[in-house]
Formats: sequence, C-alpha cells, structure tokens
Amino acid sequence: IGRRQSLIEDARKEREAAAAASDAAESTETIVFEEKDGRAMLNLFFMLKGAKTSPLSRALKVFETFEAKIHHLETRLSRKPREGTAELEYFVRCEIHSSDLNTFISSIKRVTEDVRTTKEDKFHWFPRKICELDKCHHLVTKFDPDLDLDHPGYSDQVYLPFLTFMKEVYSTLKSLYPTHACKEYLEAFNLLEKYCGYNEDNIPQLEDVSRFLKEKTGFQLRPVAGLLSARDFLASLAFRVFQCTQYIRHASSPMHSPEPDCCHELLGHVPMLADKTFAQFSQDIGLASLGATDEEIEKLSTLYWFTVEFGLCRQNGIVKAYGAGLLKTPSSFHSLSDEPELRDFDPDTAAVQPYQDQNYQSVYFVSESFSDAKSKLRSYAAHIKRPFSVKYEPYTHSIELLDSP
Ligand code: HBI
Ligand code: FE
Repeated sequence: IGRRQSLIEDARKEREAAAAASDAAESTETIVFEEKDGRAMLNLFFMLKGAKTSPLSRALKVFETFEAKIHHLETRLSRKPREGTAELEYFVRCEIHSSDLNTFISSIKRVTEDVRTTKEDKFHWFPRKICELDKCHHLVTKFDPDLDLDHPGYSDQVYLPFLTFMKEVYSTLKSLYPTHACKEYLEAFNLLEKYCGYNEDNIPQLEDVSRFLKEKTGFQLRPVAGLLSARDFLASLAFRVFQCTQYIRHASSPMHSPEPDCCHELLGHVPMLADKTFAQFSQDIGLASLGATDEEIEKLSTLYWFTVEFGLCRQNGIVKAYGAGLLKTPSSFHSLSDEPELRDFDPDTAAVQPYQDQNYQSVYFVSESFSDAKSKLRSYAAHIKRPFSVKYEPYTHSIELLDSP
C-alpha cells in the first residue's frame, strides 16, 4: 500500500510539473491512432538519454505514472546514430487518457532524447474489423422532401412501395440495357433474373441478392436507413460491404430519385458488384478512405461519383454505362449521346471535378477497362499521405495496419 501511495503521489507531482512545462512548451505534434472513450492511442519514438542512471527505467517510469497501456514496444536501429550513444531507437505504441496526452509527451521528452511522434496530424477513427461497421451509421440529410421544392416527395402525400411503378421502371430499363449497359452489367443482370427474383413483378429480397453477390465476389449487402456520411459509406466498401437502402422512391416520379432507393441499389449497383475487377475497384476506394483526412474523403467521394455512380466505359469502340446513377435512370442515358463532354478517366482529374446531384452531369469519364481503371486508382491511392498503409485480411475480415517506419 505504501508503495502504491508513493506512486500516486509521484504521479501527481509528475503531472503538475509536466503540466507547467507543457504550458510553456510548443504544442506537440502527435499522432493519435484512435480516440475513443477518452483514451488515445499513439505512436512514440525516442532514444535513451546517455548511459548513466538506468535511462530505460526512467522512461518506463513515465509510462507507469500515466498508467499508459503499452500495446507494442520494440527497439530499432536508429536511422541517425551518434557518437557515444546507444544506436537503438525505441518505438512504443501505447494507449493513455486523451487529457493526459500533452503532459505525457512532455514528460517523456524530459527523460529521453530525440522524441518523435509520427509526423501527420491525428487521423480519424475507422473500423478495423467488420463488426465495427455497426459504428458507421451516421446518416446525412441531403435531400429533404419536406424542404426541397424539387424533391419528388415534396408534394407526394402517399409513399408506398408500388409494385406497379416498379414494373414500369424495370421494363423501361430492361429494354435499354442491351444497347446501353456494359457487358459485365448485362451478364450479371441475366444471372440475377435467373436466380434472384429479378423481374418486373417482384422486388428482390436483399438477403437473396446478398447471398448471390457473396458467392460471386464476396460482397455483401447490409441494410441502411438512408444516405450515410461519405466516410462511413466508403469505410464499409473496404470490407466488401455495400450499405443498401430498402425503401422505394416516391411514386410521383417513378423514373428518377435524387437519393438512393432500392431501385438504385438493385438495378444500379448490384449487377456491377458481381464483377470481380469492379468489386476490387470498389474495395480499393474504400481502403483508400480509411483514416483519410476530410479533404481526401471529399476527393474519394468525387472519384466514386464519376466512376461507381456515373462512370462510362468503352467496349468494342462503343461507349457504355457502368455507373449506378445511369443504369437506374432511363433518361440519364443522354450521357451516351454527343451532348456532354466525355473525358478519358484519370483519377487526379476526376477527384476534383465539380459535380451536381440534381441534374445531369456535364462531364463524364470514360474508362478503357475495369482493370485499367483499377490500376489507375491504385496509383492514385498510393499517393494519399497516411502514416500507415492498410491491408485487408480476408480470412478474418479485418484491416491490418502496416506502420511506415
Ligand atoms: N449512403 N446509403 C448510402 N448509399 C450511397 O450510395 C451513398 C451513401 N453515402 C455517400 C455516398 N453514397 C456517395 O455519394 C459518396 O459520398 C461515397
Ligand atoms: Fe449509389
């Protein structure tokens, strides 16, 4: 008990002294891995000070004082060894109370040398395991039927899943697919009609469709109540999970819906997700989004818009649609006409191209093939600055983090 009390007393003194020191000190560059429930996870690098009075114990004392939970500790050969000092650098990944963060770092700085925290700013929490997608549930209201005069739901008093108009949408679209949809889409669409209850008199069950996709590409559908934040939506793609709305568009405007509805998901997205290369492309956008800054999320979102939602591709010299926003809206096939500007797909350009979600696009991007689009996206993603890289572990449905040195 005596030892414990003196530890607590030491801790208090240590905190007070360190608080005073950190008030004066410049703000600390910290990389926070995760900040949850008041705990912060950080990466810390340091060298021991001199060789005299057990420098390692002094350093560890600070961890003890702040009740830091050490998740990982290793020594590495220092990249800049100096005369007369140990050439080892310590790398510690630990978890502490967020409110102690600055004090903790300044205390470490007093007992060690060359303290570094990884350069980048703290980054956003992201799911590491598929079950953590439960936390990716932030809905956004972008299209409000009660407020937007242009919204099909504005004057719509009844809002029912009318099979009759589903029939109209379905048959109109089906007649257009052979000439307008890419071959990967057509192939999957045929299978969906054969095995998953796709027909003009039926709304397919999400579960059946999900089972079908799982078998084709490992993608699965997960029901969601509405439009998710881009960050949450993209994060789920990293796990090959597609968040799928289940409600149906307003009956007053059967051929168009500004927000995703089950026609959009089932007729727009699902067939493409059955293609291996496209599935990988979609997952790659998701992986690139994990822990990214808000600016990067915005860019990836725009990239997603011009590919997954409004993408075109060239097949046998003819421009075809593969974007869901096109394949679920008959009138949108205007993109295949001469009217809009068609550009070769280039992620750097597409990621910053202004777009609008109320009307037709004035610019479309055309890919040569999905493999081509995929490799272009990969090199785009490789240039996104992150203090770690991610790897998907398919057996456990989890994300492995590979630390950059
Ligand atoms: N949320 N439920 C849902 N469905 C989408 O297709 C969707 C979304 N949130 C954002 C989004 N799509 C895209 O516009 C990009 O921002 C990723
Ligand atoms: Fe969509």
